[in-house]
Amino acid sequence: MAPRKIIIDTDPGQDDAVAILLALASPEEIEVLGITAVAGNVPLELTAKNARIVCELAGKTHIPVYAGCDRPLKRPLVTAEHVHGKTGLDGPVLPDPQMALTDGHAVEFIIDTLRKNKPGTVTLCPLGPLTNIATAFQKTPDIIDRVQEIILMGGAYFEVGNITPTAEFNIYVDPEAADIVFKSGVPTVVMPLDVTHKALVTKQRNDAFRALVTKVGQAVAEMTDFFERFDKEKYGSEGAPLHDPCVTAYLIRPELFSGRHINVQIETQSELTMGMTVADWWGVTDRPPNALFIGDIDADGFFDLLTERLARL
Ligand SMILES: [Ca+2]
Repeated sequence: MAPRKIIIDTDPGQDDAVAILLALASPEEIEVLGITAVAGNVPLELTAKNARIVCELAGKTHIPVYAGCDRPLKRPLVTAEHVHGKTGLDGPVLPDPQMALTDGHAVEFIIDTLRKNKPGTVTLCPLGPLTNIATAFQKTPDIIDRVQEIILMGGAYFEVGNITPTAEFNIYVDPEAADIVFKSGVPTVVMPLDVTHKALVTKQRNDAFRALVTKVGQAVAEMTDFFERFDKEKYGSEGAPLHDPCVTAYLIRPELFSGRHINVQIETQSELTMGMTVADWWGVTDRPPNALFIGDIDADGFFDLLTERLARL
């Protein structure tokens, strides 16, 4: 089978970085057409820089990286330096990127790519707030039907919130954008906190990255070490969740994941529960399913895959 063509829309972020590295290490299954940066974990200037740092770390400097929207559709930007550090990629010491951003806006790249490729052959992989994707859909609704699938990290149901008591960060930052995406009709797979909180970087798994004895293995071990300090304090778990790589792992080994086709709606009105993913997990409404909401993961299989693939870089 030909590799899936994808656009990674991202706000790196240490876990975004690992998701990108996994995709770049897996050319049999994944063809990365481009990386589009969005404001999220840290401001746009840094996410656009971090995306290039990650491409250079992987030795894949031919991948075009575009800068996109620098703020949510209707709200001031909320960032997460308290989780990711000042740079967004705190942990390893990595050189400033030599590769330049590609000219043009990320939203235009998304639009052009979907128009240029045959309908149903390009998958969007959002790993941050959905501002770039929603802006492209609003600007040119004709591209919506051309998207093969959206596989995104965002939302939560049983695990409720990580930035407010009811909202997951990516959805909370731009709930209006998420609302547009979830109402778009594009086949959508959601990796919520319910699954990412089962993808924990235990000491043993962190050691496996370090034991690769490569630049990439060392950097990933140091990134997940950094993450861990915050998350252990917060969740008291045995390791930090590795959110975004669930998206790219799903492209390679979908059988590692299971979930339910359900209806998911986004709260955009209530200040109390803003950005909540209202997921009809128990099917208590007759609202039609609009997403495959993942609930479980074979965590050992996931980390084996990650370690095996990162070893190639
Ligand atoms: Ca992210």
